[in-house]
Amino acid sequence: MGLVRQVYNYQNNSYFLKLFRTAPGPRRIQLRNHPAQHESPVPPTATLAPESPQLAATHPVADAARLGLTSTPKTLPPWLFYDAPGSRLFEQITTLPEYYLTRTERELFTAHADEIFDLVSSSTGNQQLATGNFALTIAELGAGTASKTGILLRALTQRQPHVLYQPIDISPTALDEARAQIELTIPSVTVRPRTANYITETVRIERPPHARILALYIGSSIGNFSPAEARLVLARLRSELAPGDALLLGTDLAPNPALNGHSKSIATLLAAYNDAQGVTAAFNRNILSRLNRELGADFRPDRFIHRALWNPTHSRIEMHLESLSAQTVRIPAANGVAGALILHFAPGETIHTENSYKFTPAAISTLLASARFTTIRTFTNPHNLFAVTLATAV
Ligand code: AVI
Repeated sequence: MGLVRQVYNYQNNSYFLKLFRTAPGPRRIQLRNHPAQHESPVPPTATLAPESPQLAATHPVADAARLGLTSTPKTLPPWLFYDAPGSRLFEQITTLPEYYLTRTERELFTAHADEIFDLVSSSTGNQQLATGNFALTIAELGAGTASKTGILLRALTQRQPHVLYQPIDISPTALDEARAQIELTIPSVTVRPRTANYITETVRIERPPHARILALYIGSSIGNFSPAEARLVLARLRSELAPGDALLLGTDLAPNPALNGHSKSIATLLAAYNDAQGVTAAFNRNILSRLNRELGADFRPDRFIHRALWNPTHSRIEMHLESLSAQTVRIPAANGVAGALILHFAPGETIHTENSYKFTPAAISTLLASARFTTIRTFTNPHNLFAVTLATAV
């Protein structure tokens, strides 16, 4: 006897069907379609309390926790970081002295905004198009509060009387904030926000008559996807664009010892994910507090250490939470009506919470080409900390 339940896999955004046994008594469960983030086999350490033979209600956070924490090794998807306290902690991270990413990208926008729009105009032929109000419209994936975008919008308003800005984000509150801030400070910009999950769905971008689109995907957000997922996100965006539309992509750069002092060190990179004030550690641990708040779990976040490590094989920073001791955690609401999820942690066992991929300029162009974009120019700072790449849709 068993029951079939539809389970959502947040790592690859797909549903799959799983047969659950309904025999009474504690048992081990195995979930399929969950890509492991590590290769080393670890004995399964999750059991479920007896379940009632009913369909469990599905809930995104519960599904993600169950799926990730019953995997071997244990994982949690990084989108779980961004509840209200996590989003506040991330905002704090972006202002830390060690977190060079946000600061450097802002500097690159300030230094190169005019050149970027010159290149966009010449590559899209926009100077001949500008008969209507909106010669170029800007659409931004994962805009959040759009704190850096004002630099680009301001520069564009010097070239055309009105700018239509279309921020796209899953968070309506972040979009409200973006709209209020931009409409207040740059009155010639019309903000038309769209609440949508650009990761799981193709989001329509509005194209005013005769206008070209400049899509922004900045902040190194692309780095939190696996290479295959990153391709998919860009290909989905590309399907909304026409040849001649443009994309501005922000990516963090990989350390490159061959650049003889003109590249960041691995120590600089590690410090960005392991800051002295412990904000990144709090951000990482908040994922456990969120499961406590939303699923009634009894994680003790202080019993987990924040670990950030550089994985040169995959060119990525990995964030983990390492159990300080042998411990058991109960998550009452991780399994719908089917009973609490009981997790066992060995001392030193980790939950893998995030990958943050770092690129070479060549890898950026290869990724863009795989989604039918051609690189026009990559802007970097003298120390090659971060890159902003302008590409056109082909
Ligand atoms: C959102 N994302 C680009 C950040 C990054 O650097 O990968 C998330 C982050 N994780 C730890 N610190 C910041």
